[in-house]
Amino acid sequence: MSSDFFAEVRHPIPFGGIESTDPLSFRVYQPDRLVLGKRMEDHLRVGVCFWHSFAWDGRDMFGSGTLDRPWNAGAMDPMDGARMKMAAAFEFFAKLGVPYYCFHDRDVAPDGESFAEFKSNLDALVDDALGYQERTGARLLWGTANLFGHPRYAGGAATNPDPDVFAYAAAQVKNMLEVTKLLGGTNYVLWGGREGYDTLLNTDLRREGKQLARFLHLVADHKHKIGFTGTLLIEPKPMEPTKHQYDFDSATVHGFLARNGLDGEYRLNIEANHATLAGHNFHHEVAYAVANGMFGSIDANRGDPQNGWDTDQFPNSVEDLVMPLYEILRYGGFSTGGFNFDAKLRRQSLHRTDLFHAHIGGIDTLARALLAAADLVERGTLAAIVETRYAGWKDELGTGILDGSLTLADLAAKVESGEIDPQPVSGLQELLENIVNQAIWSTGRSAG
Ligand code: XLS
Ligand code: NI
Ligand code: NI
Repeated sequence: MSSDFFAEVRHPIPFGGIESTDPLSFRVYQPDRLVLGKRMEDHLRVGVCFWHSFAWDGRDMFGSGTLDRPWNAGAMDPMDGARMKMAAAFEFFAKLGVPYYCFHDRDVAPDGESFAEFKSNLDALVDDALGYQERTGARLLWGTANLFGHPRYAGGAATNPDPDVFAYAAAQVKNMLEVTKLLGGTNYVLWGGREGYDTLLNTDLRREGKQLARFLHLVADHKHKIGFTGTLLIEPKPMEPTKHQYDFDSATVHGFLARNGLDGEYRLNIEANHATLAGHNFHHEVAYAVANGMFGSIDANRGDPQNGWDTDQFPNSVEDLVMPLYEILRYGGFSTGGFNFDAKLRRQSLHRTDLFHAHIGGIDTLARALLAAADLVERGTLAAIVETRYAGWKDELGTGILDGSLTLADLAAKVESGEIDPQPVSGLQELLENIVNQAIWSTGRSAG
């Protein structure tokens, strides 16, 4: 089925340069532009997410859908609606010209009356998706299962007090893992959904932790069994929809995985806005993942500094993205991961082209931040300052402490004899902040 849902948009969105007056053009993003020897498209690996962009019609808890998504209007046969939605989605991916997309099982397939019916709906639509992938070149960044929308999951999926629900979630993930493999997905994501609690009064924390670990083991086992070679990703989030989500932040998830012998099996899918909700910033979450070998992929949406919830807005601040990108570049870039937006339009963004403006702006912002981050890597000033700051750890004393050859008493003796008498040194924070701003400002001049 071909689609002209976005008929006003030509194919594909062109690069117009920084001075372009065409709102439907990229100002900075040039897929083939080389940055540190690698194509921009290969650095950013941008993905569009199905759920907010196509499955969601703008409804919130105070009002019904506002967006023009005819397949959600209820009047259509569910499978016809699903097909129309998929056609519009692939039309959008192709016109935007990005390499990837991602989806939850329930985003594309109608629920049906039973699991078996849902499965056959999904199979039919996955077949269609294979055809679209072939024709448009769009690839699957990741698949995931929606284990939070249906009322059965109100008390969690893997952490539900009812093992029947655990089993149901297992069936859904097994199926979606296989679908992801079939579609050539490069990752599989588990976002905690309702794995958490609303009150401790009815919650057995220890038991739920064991259940979650078992679930993650089962998923990893099945991945190996079917020979899926993509990366399993966990997406931390501290709260919402539950009051407390178990996958609170990167460090919490890492600790949980390590305690349960799972840290070799999973990597992190870090969401900018979730970092903010956890009381960190995006840079922190990425830096933690990189420092601990847990970095996987990114959901790039931002929050609103005035709101303490997951507003899922498209990125539009270069400042917020430069340092996360710097960390990613120094890590060697993405392997299987990429940047998906996991972002939604505002409820008043009613034009079909608003979805293009949102993605174009987000992608240009990422591209612009990439140039600044690459500049920081090339200059090497930040890295050199950090290197110098820790230089002492390479000397005899530092290496002796770390390799265990010096005892507490040995160290005390050196201090008591006056051999060691440390002097405070500057942390150079303001200088470092200026270096980052300089990279943003100077790359701005040449970005056209
Ligand atoms: C919700 C999450 C969700 C995941 C995918 O806050 O961000 O959208 O990315 O299940
Ligand atoms: Ni997300
Ligand atoms: Ni989110």
